[in-house]
Amino acid sequence: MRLFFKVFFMLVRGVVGPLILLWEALSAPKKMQRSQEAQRKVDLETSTLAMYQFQTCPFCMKVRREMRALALNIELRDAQRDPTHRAALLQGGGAVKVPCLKIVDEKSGTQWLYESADIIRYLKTRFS
Ligand SMILES: N[C@@H](CCC(=O)N[C@@H](CS)C(=O)NCC(=O)O)C(=O)O
Repeated sequence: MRLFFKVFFMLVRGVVGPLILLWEALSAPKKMQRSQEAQRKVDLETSTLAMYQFQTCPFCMKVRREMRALALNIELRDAQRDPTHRAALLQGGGAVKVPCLKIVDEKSGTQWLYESADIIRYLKTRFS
């Protein structure tokens, strides 16, 4: 019975995952346009951010869409397949739950921001 469920969920994941990725590609929002100088400044700021994610997690997709809309080049770290990123997320943030935005700030230190709605609010407030 356990094997049945294991195979069943593997099949579901094998179908749903690619569909999520296809939907993301087909419904990608238009990227915000900035001057070269403004984009360079934003790129510098986003170089201190990293998003821990699973490729086919719908909440992560929601955040990736917003990142695209705001033209944010934030490093994506796969916490599902990469054991190093998974361990870093667990150790730093306290849970292997995605999406999670790692925010490094020289003055206030490192913050691990969970919850897609909170991450989107943070990105919009800071970059839109
Ligand atoms: N309310 C959360 C839901 C996030 C969520 O459920 N993520 C799943 C992946 S799709 C996860 O990390 N599951 C692992 C766990 O909860 O341990 C959000 O909007 O970010």
